[in-house]
Amino acid sequence: MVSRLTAFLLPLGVALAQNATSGTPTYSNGSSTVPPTAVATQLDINVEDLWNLFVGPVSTAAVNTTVSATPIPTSELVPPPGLAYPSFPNGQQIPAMVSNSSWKFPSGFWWGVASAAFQVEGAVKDEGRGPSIWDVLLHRVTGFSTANQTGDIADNQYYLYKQDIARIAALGVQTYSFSISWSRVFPFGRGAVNEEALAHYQDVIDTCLEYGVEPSVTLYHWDLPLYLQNLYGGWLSEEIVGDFVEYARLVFGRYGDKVNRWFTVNEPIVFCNTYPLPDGYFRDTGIPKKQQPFWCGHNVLLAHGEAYRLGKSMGLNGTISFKTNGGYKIPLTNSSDDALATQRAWDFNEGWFAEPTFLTGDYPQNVKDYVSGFLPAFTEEQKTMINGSSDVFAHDAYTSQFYMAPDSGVAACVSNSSHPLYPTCANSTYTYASSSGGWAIGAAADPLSPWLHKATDWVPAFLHYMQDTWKPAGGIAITEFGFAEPFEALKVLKQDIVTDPIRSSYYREYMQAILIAISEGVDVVGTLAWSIVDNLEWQAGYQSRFGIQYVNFTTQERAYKASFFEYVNAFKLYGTDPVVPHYVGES
Ligand code: GBH
Repeated sequence: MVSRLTAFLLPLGVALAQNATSGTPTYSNGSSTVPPTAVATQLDINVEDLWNLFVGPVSTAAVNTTVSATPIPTSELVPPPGLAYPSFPNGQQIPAMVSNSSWKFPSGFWWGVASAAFQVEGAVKDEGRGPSIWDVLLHRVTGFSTANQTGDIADNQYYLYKQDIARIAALGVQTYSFSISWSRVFPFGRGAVNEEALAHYQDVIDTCLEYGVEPSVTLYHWDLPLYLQNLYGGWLSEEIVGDFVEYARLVFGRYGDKVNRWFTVNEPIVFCNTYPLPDGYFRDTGIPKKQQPFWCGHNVLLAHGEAYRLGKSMGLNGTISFKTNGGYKIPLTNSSDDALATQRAWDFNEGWFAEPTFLTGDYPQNVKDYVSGFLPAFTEEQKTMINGSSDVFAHDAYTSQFYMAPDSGVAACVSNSSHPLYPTCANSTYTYASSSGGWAIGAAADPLSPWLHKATDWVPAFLHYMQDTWKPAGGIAITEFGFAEPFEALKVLKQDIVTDPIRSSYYREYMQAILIAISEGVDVVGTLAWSIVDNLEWQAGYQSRFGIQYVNFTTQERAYKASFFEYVNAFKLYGTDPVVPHYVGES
């Protein structure tokens, strides 16, 4: 779709910056130092202009129409040896592979696999999609990504979704959680609606239902319509609240009767911290760089809160939740300064969004002390709107880390705004103290995901912490967890790739940890494994892989990894609701 919209304000300096192929932005007066806002004009632009001015040519896949599903060969549905089903080969004994009779996932526990639009869809310019900031970041910003890989084709799930849904249904997966691309639905983020995109997501949802898979939808997983960034600075402007709410209204209205679980925003701790965006490629709002994440957070809380209230007023049956993220935070030593630092780390990460949403409508005191210097305070009305605006505590909990005071101490950092760790003033490490041997907390993931170590032993404590701290009435859902098997992208043979030992043990032990927490009274209500398939791992490109299915990015062939069977096996062993595979063609 190419829809012509008129009278949108476009900073001309930005347009010229994007046209520069050298990587060094130049502006209309030839200087490389004038900020993009220095020259502005009115231009009439259409979607094609947006692509041409800001992104340039994109790659397209060989398959560019929707493909029907074919039955999954039963040979692909054989679990790896070493699981408790089917019966063990003769003579085989599996250490520790017994069922624990005190463990159970309660009836109604929901579980599935997750993805995000920009990471799997590809087809970035097809059927009227407008560009998002990520198209610019990966096409234009030199050095931004590890291997200059883009989302142009990714898993081509925009056309292959029927087969992807059939493949998860064949293993009995109960839920598919995906996100909608805002700039497909509204190519400019606001204004004209793209009906082709709406029809597409309608069919994704209907295909899930046809296969007995519950669709779960996230409205925003980082792919901000580029136009909104250049119009008013994206999440840095309160103008986004109205646009996000209109987007939510449209999507809730179209699919509200078919989706049981809605997520508004994915991990604002992460996407607010992508501000400031790289200089010279986007509109510069003039907001001081260090403050930008917090302006974003302010507007995210308002946009989420209003979308939540709107959804409730529209009578949506399903839950609507906010998605936070972060690892378990363990004080490195029992010093009081490490305890302070650990608390500040919680406050400036999870607490930043969880305390307003679940407890008070406002920030933790440590965050408030900082942001009150520049952010507008929430009004009483806003606090009431934000407080209680999430039905489930939806947390993406991959790992754990140790936290400790900065070398100079917490107090010295808090009173020194030029300290590199300011304002959080907490240091972190994934190794035990050298007095404890300096071991890593657990096995390292791929070097391109250096933040991630297997730390499943801490999951029961983490779940207790979430319940005790934020007291969610609707329980806790682990809405993403997963592991990048080290060096998986270097493996050559498919049988070696799909035999993924660390990821498999991660899933097995993570599920056991959840069962322990449930048996101790923590109200865990659901889990979503990240990810349904290997996909675009943002700046790390296709090199760091989180799929529980392998993808051959040349042929787009998929293959189940052993870890997928481990995950499903947890529900075969401990689920109250039976795991029934739905094979293609079965009624
Ligand atoms: C999830 O975030 C995302 O929702 C998903 O899109 C992504 O594919 C998945 O993780 C796997 O990464 O490199 O030190 O700057 C998980 C939380 C927050 C973890 C940002 C990585 C970067 C840390 N992520 N963090 S660092």
